[in-house]
Amino acid sequence: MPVPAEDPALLAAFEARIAAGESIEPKDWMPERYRKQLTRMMSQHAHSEIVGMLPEGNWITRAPSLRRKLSLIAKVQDEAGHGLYIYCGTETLGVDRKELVEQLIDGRAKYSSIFNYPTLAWADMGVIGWLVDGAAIVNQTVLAKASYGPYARAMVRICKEENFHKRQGYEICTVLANGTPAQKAMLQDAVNRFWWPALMMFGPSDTNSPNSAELLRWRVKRKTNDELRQRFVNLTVPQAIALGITLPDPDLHFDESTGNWEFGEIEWSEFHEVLKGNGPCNQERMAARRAAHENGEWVRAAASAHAEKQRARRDTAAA
Ligand code: BYC
Repeated sequence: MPVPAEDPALLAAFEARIAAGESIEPKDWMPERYRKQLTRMMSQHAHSEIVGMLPEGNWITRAPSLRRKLSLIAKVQDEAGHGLYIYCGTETLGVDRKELVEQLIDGRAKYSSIFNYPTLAWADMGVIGWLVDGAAIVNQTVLAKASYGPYARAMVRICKEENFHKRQGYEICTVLANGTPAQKAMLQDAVNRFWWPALMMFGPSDTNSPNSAELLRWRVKRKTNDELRQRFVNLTVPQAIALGITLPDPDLHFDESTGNWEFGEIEWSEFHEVLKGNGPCNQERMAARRAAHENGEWVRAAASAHAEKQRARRDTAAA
């Protein structure tokens, strides 16, 4: 659908505010395209938090101790909270959460590619906390400076919680890395499976990222996909070395001249297949999400009936 032309004076004033580092708030004027881009990105982010509960939720009943079970339950519950903050943030742009959830359920909206991979062993819980939450922190620390106030503020709180998630994950990894040969092998296998998908979380390379230019211009994104991916690799390689495990990339090497850990070519065909719905768990994740939505229908009906009753009571009292 063509986006209506904006009033040039309003657009110039908006861009001047962005350039001055001001925060854009819900009632401020904004170009329709800015609203659309934010809605797309924030709703995808919210859906990722909710679908992201599934791979780890899968291991709650099989956690190896009560302590591990408690921290895993807390982490999964935090992800639900993150989804809710971001859905609320998206509502400030004038979109109803119901509409966004429908878009996810009928396959029009995306969620992060990473959650279409299976969690096959307990070590995956450590590796998800370390790599997946670790990648999310790198991305979201920068989003905490995004130009849209409600999104930026949600990121500050989310990043604090993600830090706990990363630490609990890395701690699981350290225990396995120092455990029996079977535990170490389980950890290595999980790292082998999650390393490349974690790098894909940052999105396509800069030359193939259609949304980046606009998002960078309006300071929703403050760094490019490739810049954040490189930062994640630079931070993570020393952590892998400390664990005594290898990363599954024969081309990985430190380049003195750039100060970067240079990595091999990402298998972009795999990324695009996952986005098209052909990843190992896309169908399973969407089936679980649809079932949860259908099973929750009575809760939504009861909540709106209650709200309706309260409203009627207030109206009677006021009359
Ligand atoms: N997966 O132009 P581009 C978590 C899509 S959850 C799927 O570069 P953009 C956690 C992209 O949407 C945290 N799709 O896009 C939860 C676009 O398609 P559309 C998840 C992807 O927006 C539970 C197309 O590819 N974090 O932490 O400039 C347990 C072209 O891309 C992906 C966020 O959601 C992908 N990986 O940049 C544990 C962060 N990458 O929409 C942990 C917020 C790209 O035009 N989002 N696409 O049809 C972002 O920072 C940005 O949206 C992205 C993509 C960097 C992901």
